[in-house]
Amino acid sequence: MIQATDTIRRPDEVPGVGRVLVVIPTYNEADNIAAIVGRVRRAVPAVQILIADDNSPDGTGAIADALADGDAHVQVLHRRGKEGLGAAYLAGFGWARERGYQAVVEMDADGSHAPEDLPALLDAARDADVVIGSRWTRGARVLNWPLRRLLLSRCGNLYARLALGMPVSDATGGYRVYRISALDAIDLASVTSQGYSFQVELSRLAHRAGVRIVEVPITFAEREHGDSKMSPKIVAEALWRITAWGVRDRRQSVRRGLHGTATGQARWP
Ligand SMILES: Nc1nc2c(ncn2[C@@H]2O[C@H](COP(=O)(O)OP(=O)(O)OP(=O)(O)O)[C@@H](O)[C@H]2O)c(=O)[nH]1
Ligand SMILES: [Mg+2]
Repeated sequence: MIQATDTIRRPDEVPGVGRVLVVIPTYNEADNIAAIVGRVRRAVPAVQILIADDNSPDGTGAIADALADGDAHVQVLHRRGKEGLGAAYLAGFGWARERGYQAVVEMDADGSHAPEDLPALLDAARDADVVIGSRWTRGARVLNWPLRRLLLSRCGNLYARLALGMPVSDATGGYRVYRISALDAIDLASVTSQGYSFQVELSRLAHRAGVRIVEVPITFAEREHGDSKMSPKIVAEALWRITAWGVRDRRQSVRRGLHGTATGQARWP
């Protein structure tokens, strides 16, 4: 585990990982953002936080600014308008890379991803390039999700695993640590997903690039405040994209006459 003494020695670095930026994308999270930022700060004081807000009509951006004014560990990226989770994360990754961070964390603002699990994810990142906080490995818990959401997640992940041949139990999960070196090894400029499929697309690219991916069990909880941005459109996007990637990967394997990983090419958007 990460020791308090390590944190004291280098206050802005996570031991064994380096400087870490937690990117929290927000769209209408006024009731959640202050609480999640406070929990992250208490859980891992060494990390920096970037709130990537898509000009939320409910004033999340102004609350984020107030949080940043009162805390040098919090910054805000104001974006023009709602462009989807994927675009907000790509902007956050670029922001981290330009400023010399060694790792980025993806975390939802709605409390589904417990900041109290972050020390375990960062601990795993000492020996990995990508850490996925998984809802579907031994030791994980999913709290207060209705049956239809449980089924959607289980079936979606089963389909992604079979279609894409990835040894990942939660390819749709959005609580992750990426080393910047891992992002450098994959072709981010080719990423086009908006919703859940963004997580699947990055899992696929990381797997194909041959970087070390590990999964850590998390306790995932249904949001208590605000509205989900999940929609049939987002589910449909994930389904058709996974199917298209699966078909493309199989065609490539057949063409090459072998099964295995292909190497990704580094291109940042
Ligand atoms: N910047 C930005 N953030 C977004 C956008 N859409 C969703 N988010 C944020 O992404 C995170 C995940 O969105 P949720 O609405 O919780 O969607 P979800 O977690 O996939 O779905 P639920 O499980 O139903 O909550 C939250 O912090 C949202 O505020 C967007 O278009 N732009
Ligand atoms: Mg959510």
